[in-house]
Amino acid sequence: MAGQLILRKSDFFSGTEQAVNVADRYPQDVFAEHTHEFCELVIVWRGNGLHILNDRPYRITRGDLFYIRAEDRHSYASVNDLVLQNIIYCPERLKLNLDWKALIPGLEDGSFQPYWRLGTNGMNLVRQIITQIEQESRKAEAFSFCLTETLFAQLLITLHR
Ligand code: RM4
Ligand code: NI
Repeated sequence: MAGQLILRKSDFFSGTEQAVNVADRYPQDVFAEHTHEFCELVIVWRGNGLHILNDRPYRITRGDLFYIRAEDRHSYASVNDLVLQNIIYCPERLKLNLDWKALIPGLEDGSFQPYWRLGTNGMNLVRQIITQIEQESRKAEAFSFCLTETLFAQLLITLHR
């Protein structure tokens, strides 16, 4: 599509090695249609809004979870006190020897379900892990990237269950 907005890795990750980062949207404002050079996992914490993913509208609210591939087009067309977090990641930068394709819906070609709904229990579990990812991803200590990646795997496994 002409004039399509593409969000760049260099604007959302520190350096060329960081594989996982968290982008808080407190709040998420109305945001134009875009694709990315990275993938993202969106978790809605509060409020509601209209999320359009590849031309399909979703009314979103607390507990909603989306697996967005880099090439997916999406926008936030209307928002009402919408609060969410994007766990953004570059699959090609992941180093741990895990079956990431089995853990990340959409990473493998073929059809998949991008939209999920978390209950209160699931939200509490993942909130703790995401807080740890946020803290660890800001550090520049030995094995920070590795630990961040491990926490990301923990998040994906928790969601997978
Ligand atoms: C934006 C919006 C987009 C996301 C970026 C990182 O505010 O949430 O969907 O790709 O942040
Ligand atoms: Ni996006």
